[in-house]
Amino acid sequence: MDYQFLLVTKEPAGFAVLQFNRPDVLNALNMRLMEELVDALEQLDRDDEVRCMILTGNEKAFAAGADIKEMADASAVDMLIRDQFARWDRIRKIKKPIIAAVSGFALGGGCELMMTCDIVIASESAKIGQPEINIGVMPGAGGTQRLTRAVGKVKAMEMVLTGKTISAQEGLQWGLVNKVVPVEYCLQEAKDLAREIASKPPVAVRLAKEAVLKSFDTTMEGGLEFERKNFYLLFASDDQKEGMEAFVQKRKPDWKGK
Ligand code: DAK
Repeated sequence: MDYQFLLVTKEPAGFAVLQFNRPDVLNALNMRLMEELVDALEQLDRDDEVRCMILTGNEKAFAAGADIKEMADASAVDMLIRDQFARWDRIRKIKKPIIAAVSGFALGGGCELMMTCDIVIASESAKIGQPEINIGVMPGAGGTQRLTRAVGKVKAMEMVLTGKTISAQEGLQWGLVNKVVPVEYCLQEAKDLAREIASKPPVAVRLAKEAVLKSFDTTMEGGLEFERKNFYLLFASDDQKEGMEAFVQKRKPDWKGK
């Protein structure tokens, strides 16, 4: 697939950067961009040279939401037939960690995409929000669910019902953001983190991500059982033997990803 709105760069340190490239419209997420994003993420998820992905935009915008102009005239049936949820569900199923490097606007679908990522590095310029209420709709790609789980009911209500945006610092205090850095360091910070994750044993990273995500849709008991099984499963990996042997022998482990 030739990408029109997405720039993909693979770095030798074992991670890839996916940059939204619709600067004229603040990286509004049209259907084509979403299709490209899902295609790229799925390919990278299968690529042994890549162990972590970074999603980013530019200094002005991570993404200012779904493309309003593309949705404005749609009927409910058009929306149903477009079935955009299917694409968002496929992002949710990506097995490798995804880091969001967010500067500028992360609004509506942009905020929802950010929250679908596993780790968020935000620059001081980030403006985060769910402003759909201002255009007569409401969040449609997880905004009422992921936001509420991250920040709690009353803050989610305030954001969703007023459409107000919050700063990166508020995002940090509220648990939406891992770290806030000056805008010029945002991508570098995400890359440093990606490099670190890429240096870890890939099977353990994959099963650990899967177990953390499981906590969102299961009971504590079900989640603990799931965690335990993934933990046992890692004892079938060469990397578990290597990691523990290396510890005992006081040397650096050499991960095989098996
Ligand atoms: N869609 C389309 N174009 C957009 C856009 C958007 N979301 N946001 C900005 N643009 C365009 C503007 O129209 C303008 O284009 P031109 O007029 O130059 O052609 C250009 O980007 C620059 O924007 P502004 O001139 O407005 O720039 P300002 O700095 O003055 O304002 C702003 C920046 C971010 C405050 C403002 O642009 C704004 O309010 N944008 C809309 C933000 C918004 O309401 N976002 C939520 C959209 S609804 C779903 C999945 C996801 C979704 C729904 C369903 N399924 C899975 C079913 C998500 C829905 C949404 O995100």
